[in-house]
Amino acid sequence: MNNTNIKEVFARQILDSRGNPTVEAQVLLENGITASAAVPSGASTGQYEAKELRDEAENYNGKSVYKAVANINHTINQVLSGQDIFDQITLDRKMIEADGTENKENLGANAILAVSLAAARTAAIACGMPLYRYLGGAAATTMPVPMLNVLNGGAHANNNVEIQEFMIVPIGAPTFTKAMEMSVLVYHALGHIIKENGLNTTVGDEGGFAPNLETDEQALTLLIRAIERAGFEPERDIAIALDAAASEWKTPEGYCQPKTGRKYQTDELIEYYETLVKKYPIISLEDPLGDDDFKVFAEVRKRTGIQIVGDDLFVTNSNRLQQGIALNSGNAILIKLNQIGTLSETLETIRMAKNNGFKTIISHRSGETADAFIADLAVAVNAGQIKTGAPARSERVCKYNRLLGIEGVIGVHSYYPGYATFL
Ligand code: 2PG
Ligand code: MG
Repeated sequence: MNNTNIKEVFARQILDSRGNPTVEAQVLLENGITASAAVPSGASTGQYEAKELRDEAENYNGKSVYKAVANINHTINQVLSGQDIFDQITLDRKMIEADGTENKENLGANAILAVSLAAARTAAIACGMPLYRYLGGAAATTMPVPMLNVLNGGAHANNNVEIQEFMIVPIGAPTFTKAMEMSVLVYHALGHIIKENGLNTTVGDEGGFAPNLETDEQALTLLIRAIERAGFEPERDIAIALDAAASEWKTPEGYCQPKTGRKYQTDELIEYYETLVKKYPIISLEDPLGDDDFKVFAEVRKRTGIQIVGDDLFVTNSNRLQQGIALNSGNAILIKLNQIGTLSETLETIRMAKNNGFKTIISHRSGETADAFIADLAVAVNAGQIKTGAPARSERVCKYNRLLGIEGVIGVHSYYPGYATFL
């Protein structure tokens, strides 16, 4: 029996890395082939993201997702039963139509995305291909440069650090495998240095250390020392990337960092970034401003000259990216499947970014599961960059491990761009 039409779609509630409920969907074909996918969840979510449906009832303090699960078991199952598993765009369109809203609030982006990803995975199995090969074809050969969030602040950590993510970027490595080895050495060196300084070595939501520091700038000096202690040269071997997640600081009067109460006007904030970029080997800065600041993003790019990434600004939405392209709002986009809610819309946004010279960074969320779909996606679309946390906590490491496996298989035919992906 080789009928590859969908027989049934069903779902269950599982837990994410913070212990919050999330959706896992499963697709079953007429020929018995089946696969599942689970969706992640953010903490510093952008106001323009697609809607993550939560029950807001008494279970799990309002965070249960039984409605989203029921929407899969009933509406989505009805709409997709009998459909061709290889027609991803039609599957996604049918769910978008059944939802009927701009931001997927009826069925829930968490419900729709879980099915969208499970369908792609099932299709890959049905044609006997690894997921990255099914999605990307023979052209999928670029290993992403990882950005590893080794020091957590902002909404991801219970410390006094305001910048959300301090990442190391192994741009000088020859391969992804070597890049991971270098990054692990730096991560461990950082742990030792933090301990020697009498600071706390507990970790935040994305596996990075989360000590209390005198200033955010101290985090950068700690990173530099860790890179050197591990035997590498800052900038040449390993550079630094930041995610300010500054939409979390935005107030009607300007910017106020919530933990320390420090206030900035837009120009002061840009000057602060300029100072940091001059002093430290920072090659990428994400969400330096609020999520409506299309014009000022262009200013930050001009004044710092480094990669400026829109996350909350674009929310993986092609309409918002189009505005950003028109206004020169940075030169890179963070790609999070659950910000938009289907695989095919995500692929469309990636295509638009590439066609317009924007860099693409495939990203995890701060609340994750063991699902490593984004690792395959990063290779499939030759994204060039991925960020998926520290080399710690299994929900982060499983993505890196999947990439180690892919590089192992592609072997000599793979390409690790290193610094070239930032040019
Ligand atoms: C971000 C993400 C992932 P969250 O801001 O880039 O690191 O955080 O999932 O909490 O939105
Ligand atoms: Mg971000």
